[in-house]
Amino acid sequence: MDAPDGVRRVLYNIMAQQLGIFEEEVRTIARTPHGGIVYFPAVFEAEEAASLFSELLATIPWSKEAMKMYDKLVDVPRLVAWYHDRDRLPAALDRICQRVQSVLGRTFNAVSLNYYRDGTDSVAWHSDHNEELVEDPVVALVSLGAMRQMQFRTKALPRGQLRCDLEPGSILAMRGDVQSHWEHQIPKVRRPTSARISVALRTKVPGAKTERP
Ligand SMILES: O=C(O)CCC(=O)C(=O)O
Repeated sequence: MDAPDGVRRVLYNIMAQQLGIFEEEVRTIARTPHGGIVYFPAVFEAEEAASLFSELLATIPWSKEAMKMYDKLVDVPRLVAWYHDRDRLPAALDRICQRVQSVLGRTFNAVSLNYYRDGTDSVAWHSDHNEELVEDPVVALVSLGAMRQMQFRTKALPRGQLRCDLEPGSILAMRGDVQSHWEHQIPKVRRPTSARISVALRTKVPGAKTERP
């Protein structure tokens, strides 16, 4: 993550060959003063991504959540799950975590999952909370199932906007101070859209208290 683009691409392609990943272009989506957003396509090859999707769908204890909006409780428009102890990760999640660690050269100890049942499920504009994460954190998002678009907007006005199609088998990595400068969302889509699962990997400091990302 810290190497210049050219070096990183070469290293990624060597790693990709070793891991049997198809050679695809690693793309820097945005740079920030102390970090950036990088997209790694096809880290998991199509068949493997499809089988990980089916396994997670069938084995993860998905929860429905509600959130307070003004004075009302409303359903969170997706299903969710969390893991905070690496030792207890189900096999499919452990495989995903190992692969992401080897591609990004980071160690993760907190995993959260989102299950978007169809195009009406979404996540609204937000930035992640960095307080419980290690210094210079990486938040890695693995996409499985249907392709959905992630949109980014700057916190600073006038807002800059970017978008990235998150293909199955890809990793989107947000490093360093990205959360201080950018918000992101997965908007609802009108066209018929099948299910998508995202796996978010983070590195929390020892003793981090909250259960949620
Ligand atoms: O589903 C995704 O890829 C995005 C999830 C997300 O924004 C989050 O977990 O904070």
